[in-house]
Amino acid sequence: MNLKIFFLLEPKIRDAVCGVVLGALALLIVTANGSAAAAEDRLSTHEPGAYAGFFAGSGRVDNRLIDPAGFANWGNPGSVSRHEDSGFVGGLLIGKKFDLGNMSVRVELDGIIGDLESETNQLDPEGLDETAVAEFQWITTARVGIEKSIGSATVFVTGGLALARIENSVTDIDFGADRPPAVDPDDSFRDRSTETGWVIGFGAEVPLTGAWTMRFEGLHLDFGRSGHRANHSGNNSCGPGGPREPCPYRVENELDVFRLAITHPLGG
Ligand SMILES: [Ca+2]
Ligand SMILES: [Ca+2]
Ligand SMILES: [Ca+2]
Repeated sequence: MNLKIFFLLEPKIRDAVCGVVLGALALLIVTANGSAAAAEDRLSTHEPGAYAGFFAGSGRVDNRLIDPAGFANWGNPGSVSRHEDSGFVGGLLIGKKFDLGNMSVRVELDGIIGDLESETNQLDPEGLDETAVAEFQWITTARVGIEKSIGSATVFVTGGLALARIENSVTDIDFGADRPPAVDPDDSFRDRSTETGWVIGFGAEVPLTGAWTMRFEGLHLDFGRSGHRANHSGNNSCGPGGPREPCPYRVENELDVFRLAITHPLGG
């Protein structure tokens, strides 16, 4: 399916498609059990060399917007609005395994896209007129890890650097007795930036069929804190008795990914 069309689908249909994909992968594991048992010459997934693969799973974004001045949540400086949501993720990975002394090591790169967006209208819990949205547009990670064989399975932990294109925004709606509700661009912002962060992960791999390997993996990504401003003209105070100047927001963006991946050795 064309990915653009996929993301235009209703969330329920997307969930159904995700379910079918995960179900198909699970079926692959079950049916591969027989062939894995037959492939007695391949008792471990720990084989030095390069590999590549694809994955699908679920991502959960976890975002916090901090209002240090009490501008949106008037008179409550430092209030925090947390919002999270989960959606489908998919992507590609490429890596290489090698032996370093008596350690089994891997390096890996991946690219992740998905339905990774959450929002809240609780910035001003009384007026509900300000909405924060955080959207992860793409993510890439570069990780190194160590692994250990346990029977025919291989367990591994990895860690490294993450990059993500993230759009953080706050939209303020103003109401007036003599006019319809309208967006107040002065008290809103929309910032798109490439954020750097760190990632840690763990997982397990088992032989699938032929030279294919199947893995389950969890990753946690943290992109730290970014600074934003609203009230660009400085026409309002930044909280009761505060200065009339652009008012600060801080945003923290985190992401958890749980994925099923299928990989194959490269060049052999
Ligand atoms: Ca308003
Ligand atoms: Ca306003
Ligand atoms: Ca303003």
